[in-house]
Amino acid sequence: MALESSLSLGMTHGHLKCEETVVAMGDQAVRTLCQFCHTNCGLVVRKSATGRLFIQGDPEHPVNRGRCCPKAAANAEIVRAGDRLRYPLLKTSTGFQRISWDEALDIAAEKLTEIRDTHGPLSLARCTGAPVSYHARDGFLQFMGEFGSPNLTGIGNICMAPRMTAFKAVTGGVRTEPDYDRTKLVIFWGSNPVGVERFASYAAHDGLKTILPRLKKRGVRIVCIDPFFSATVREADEWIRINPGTDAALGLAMIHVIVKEELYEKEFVAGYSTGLAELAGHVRACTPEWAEGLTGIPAGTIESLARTYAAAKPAALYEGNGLDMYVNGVDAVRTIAMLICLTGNLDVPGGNVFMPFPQPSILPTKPLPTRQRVWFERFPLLPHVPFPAIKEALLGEEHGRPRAMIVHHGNPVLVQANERRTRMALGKLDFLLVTDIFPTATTELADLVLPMASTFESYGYRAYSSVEGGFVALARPIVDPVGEARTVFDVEYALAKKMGLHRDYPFQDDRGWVDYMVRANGVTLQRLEEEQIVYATPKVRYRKYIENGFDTPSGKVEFFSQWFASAGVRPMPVYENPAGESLSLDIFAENGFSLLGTSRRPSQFVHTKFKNLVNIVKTYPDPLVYIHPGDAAARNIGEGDEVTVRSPQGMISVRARLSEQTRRGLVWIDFGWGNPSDRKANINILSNDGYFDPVSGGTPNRLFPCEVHRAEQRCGLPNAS
Ligand SMILES: Nc1nc2c(c(=O)[nH]1)N[C@H]1C(S)=C(S)[C@@H](COP(=O)(O)OP(=O)(O)OC[C@H]3O[C@@H](n4cnc5c(=O)[nH]c(N)nc54)[C@H](O)[C@@H]3O)O[C@H]1N2
Ligand SMILES: Nc1nc2c(c(=O)[nH]1)N[C@H]1C(S)=C(S)[C@@H](COP(=O)(O)OP(=O)(O)OC[C@H]3O[C@@H](n4cnc5c(=O)[nH]c(N)nc54)[C@H](O)[C@@H]3O)O[C@H]1N2
Ligand code: SF4
Ligand SMILES: [Mo]
Repeated sequence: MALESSLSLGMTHGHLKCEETVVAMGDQAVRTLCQFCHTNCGLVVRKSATGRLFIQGDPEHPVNRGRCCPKAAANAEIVRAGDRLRYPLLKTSTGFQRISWDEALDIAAEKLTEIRDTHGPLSLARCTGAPVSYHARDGFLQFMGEFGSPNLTGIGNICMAPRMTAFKAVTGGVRTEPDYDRTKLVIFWGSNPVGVERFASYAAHDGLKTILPRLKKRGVRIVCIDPFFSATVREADEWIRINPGTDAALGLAMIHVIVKEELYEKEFVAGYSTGLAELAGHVRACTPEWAEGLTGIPAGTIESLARTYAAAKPAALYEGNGLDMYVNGVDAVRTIAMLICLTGNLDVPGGNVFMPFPQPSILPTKPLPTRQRVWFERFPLLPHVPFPAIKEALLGEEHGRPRAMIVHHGNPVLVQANERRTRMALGKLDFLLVTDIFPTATTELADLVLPMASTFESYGYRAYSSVEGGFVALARPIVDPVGEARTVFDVEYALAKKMGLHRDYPFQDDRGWVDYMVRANGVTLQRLEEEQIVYATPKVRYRKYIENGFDTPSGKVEFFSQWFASAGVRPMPVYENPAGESLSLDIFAENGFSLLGTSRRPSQFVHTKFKNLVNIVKTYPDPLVYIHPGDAAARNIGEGDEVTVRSPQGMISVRARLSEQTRRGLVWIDFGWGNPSDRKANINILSNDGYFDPVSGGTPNRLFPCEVHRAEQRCGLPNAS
């Protein structure tokens, strides 16, 4: 394979538009996957004799059909980036020192064994980031089983867990997906699929870029419920401009209208649901007028939205991450799941469907002592420990708190609310092991840093749902790992072996892991290598509930959740202050915070990745605060000015973007900076971790009081960024 030093980034037209690429190279084409984001587009990578990589969308991959987004080209830049982690690094009194793998694994084995001997097997936590690759999802999972610790944590509390828990309570299934090609109305609710190239939880058949054109060609009405004029709002027929975090009020009021006017689907509700009478009583006071005062949406608009949605038959709804990062995200999504069910749109053609999906093999192979995990009593409904529970247990030095943590493929220091307290919490650990491909704000805190092979340097796979059937696709290595980087599964197995925990491992390296994981579907690595994409389930079937019922305690859709009630959680959704703290104007005025702050996701990047890659950074160099021109004028702020944004938690410096995409009183701040390679403002310095969703642990990363000043006006203050 080509030497890393001879690699250079193959880009077309000098810009990152790989869908326009016409590749003349031809010697060696490898089909693989982009694992930058969860969409996991298929790629064809060609390598020239000099080692240059040319990247195109895979024309045969059902998700992208030959197209890909500008970020795909950066996969090559990751491989050759100068600041890649190349060797294991040990923290010493004089800074990080390069050590050998043998030494690194000896140190990790020794430390973890000592901690387990002293504090027992529950003393280890694993913290992972978004499962954009299954390396992230699965790395060190078997190890946790062998070690005997159920303390799995990560980003779930602010991504997906609120949505999945809500759907599970109402429907028994964790996620439905829109059946775009058979629907008459689409509602994008707290999602921005155009901005993030993601139209459903995993995949949409026949090319994500063609979904909107297909909908528009059929004359399907598109409604977007969003506080901001997002890239998806731009494509919509109707924009419902909602105040951030107030979706539960909108949902309850829509239920109110549908129940009061008897617009619900009577046959489905009578035959397949329970709790309508309780729900009807529960929403009686939730009138559109009540919701108007909270959501900022006129009562008449709420009424007509409820009527339009109930009448469309079928209508599909795609709810997104815009609902997760508040303290009432679970209840907001419960109202949405209920609306899908009430209107008879659940699992019907053109509605919200449980799409066929190839389930993976079981990991860890050993059952975890779930009930012994940190704060199980407070969060019994989740499949994991929400990060705030681990954080508070550490900060409170609680008995039974974790003593060691493996952070794998995640950057908790920057992504969880209140960076200062996250740092303090991680500082309480006796041993912090971090795996990554680049130095990050989290690797800086580590005792031991292990350099990982990137996705272009290892095997991987992805499972996708689609109407045509669930399928799996293979990610193949394109080049050798840089420096001494290794794949997580080699490293995990080697560490388990050093500790004598390896005997029942179902894999020893990345190839073995892929082979094990896909076998649950009767697929093998060999078959994937031959065919690249293998359909592993039959095509979609609708109304599966007629045969199977629903996986809830009653076997029916539950408007009154027995699952929640049995755990002592309120069985029906309510509206609550989405930030936890009072956001009343009086309190603002008293404390000098006259604005609300929320979080923006620049589509050029995925989270905190990869502000060190010059070809991406040049397309969007700095984090910005989007402020309404009226608010800017009142503060003497001009376009591009350096400003400080202050919240009760801290202060950051960013540049101002004057924009009518937001309204007066609400500023929109870019998320994803703060690693050592950029040293720019992390919005989560401002967000509050003092409150969390009682079911999911979701924190209000998207809502906090703040104030913006021109930088020179506050030059006497320290710069927290
Ligand atoms: N304020 C605010 N906070 C947010 C969000 C927001 O919108 N606003 N978004 C939230 C959401 S939805 C999510 S999902 C989380 C994201 O949280 P994370 O997933 O923790 O964030 P990433 O920046 O994606 O961090 C992934 C890390 O994995 C590393 N990495 C990349 N490839 C590999 C690899 O192959 N192996 C290993 N070991 N490491 C690798 C990257 O260098 C990076 O440091 O953030 C959440 N936090
Ligand atoms: N380019 C790129 N792609 C990505 C990612 C990335 O960072 N960059 N991240 C990946 C990850 S981990 C995730 S979770 C997905 C997220 O993808 P989506 O689920 O589509 O979520 P967001 O992109 O955060 O968009 C959410 C929308 O909700 C709006 N919103 C914010 N608050 C509220 C609210 O209170 N109510 C309502 N109704 N709307 C609100 C926001 O303005 C935004 O337009 O994207 C994935 N894909
Ligand atoms: S949409 Fe996501 S997976 Fe597809 S090319 Fe872009 S970054 Fe890669
Ligand atoms: Mo996410």
